[in-house]
Amino acid sequence: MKLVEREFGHYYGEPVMEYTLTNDSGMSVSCLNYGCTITKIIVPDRHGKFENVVLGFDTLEEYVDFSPYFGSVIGRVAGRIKYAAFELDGVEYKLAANEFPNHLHGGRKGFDKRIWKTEPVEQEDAVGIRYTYLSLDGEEGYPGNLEINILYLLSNTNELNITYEAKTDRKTLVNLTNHSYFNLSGNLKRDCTDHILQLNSDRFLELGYDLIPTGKIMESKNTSFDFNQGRLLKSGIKSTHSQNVLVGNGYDHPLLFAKKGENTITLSEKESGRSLMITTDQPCVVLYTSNQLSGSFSISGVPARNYLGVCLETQGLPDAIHHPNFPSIILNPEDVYQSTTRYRFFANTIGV
Ligand code: FUC
Repeated sequence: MKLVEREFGHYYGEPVMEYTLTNDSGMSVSCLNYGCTITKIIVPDRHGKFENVVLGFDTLEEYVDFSPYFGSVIGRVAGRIKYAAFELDGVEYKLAANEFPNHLHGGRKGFDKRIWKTEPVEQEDAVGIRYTYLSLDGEEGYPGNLEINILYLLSNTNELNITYEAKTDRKTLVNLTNHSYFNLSGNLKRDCTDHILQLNSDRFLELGYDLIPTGKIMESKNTSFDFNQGRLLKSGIKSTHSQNVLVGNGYDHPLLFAKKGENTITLSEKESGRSLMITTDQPCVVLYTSNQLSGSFSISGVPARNYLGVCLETQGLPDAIHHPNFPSIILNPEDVYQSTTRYRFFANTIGV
């Protein structure tokens, strides 16, 4: 196991470092102290060829100028909060309306744009980075000083384990996730439309025109949202289902897991033979097929285009504070927010 560090750039005078964690079988994960951003995940395909399977930039300037949250941690609250406001114990809080009139992914300067304190973690069969950040009372409009502690740990079984912990001194909202865009073809050779997604979920949240849940819970059976038996992402990208069309032809939806506790999501790409198995304790995953990725920038030499990556954002339900029927994302001072998501990569060697 190995951990190397290099300077990646400067952000308002502060050095931005990139840490590369490498395990004994050669898999590596690179990440920054800026936004806990995962810049690269390098894993073998069915022939043992090591390639990058996430979208990322080569320079900090590109992250600052163009990044649609590539690989970063999202907080305090992932997703959108309608009208950038909420009420807690009779007090109205106004948040940054960075997707006017709504709040998106923690605000103008969310956790993805903060410099985190880091500490190397070296264990017998794992290597990692511990991130800490103190989000002050009033930051982006949220109440309470929030202390966040995140651990990225890479094991010898090709598993990246992300553990989140947060404590507050006043009642506040917390819903954290990682916003990596996966592309298992390796080095962006193909897009995500031929990736197959499997998870046990029978329901998803209906979205309004502003991409915020309406509150209505939809049944997935016999629709492009049924992933129980595995489904090609392109079936939803090409679907005429009004919910697929609404989000720009694809998915940008919270899929609700069928059971409580731990759930598993499997993403695979046939040609490379690579698969990613995600295990989470969160109640939903927001599936986003990068329907709005096209733009005037390149991603490691590949011009940005829609469907180049797929985000699987394990988290609590978006805009939960406005829906009493959604599980609460309120954190009380006497409690600790805790959540874990594990990402295990493997390659299918059948057919070699
Ligand atoms: C995802 C989506 C959004 C947005 C953003 C970049 O989480 O839910 O619609 O486009 O990321």
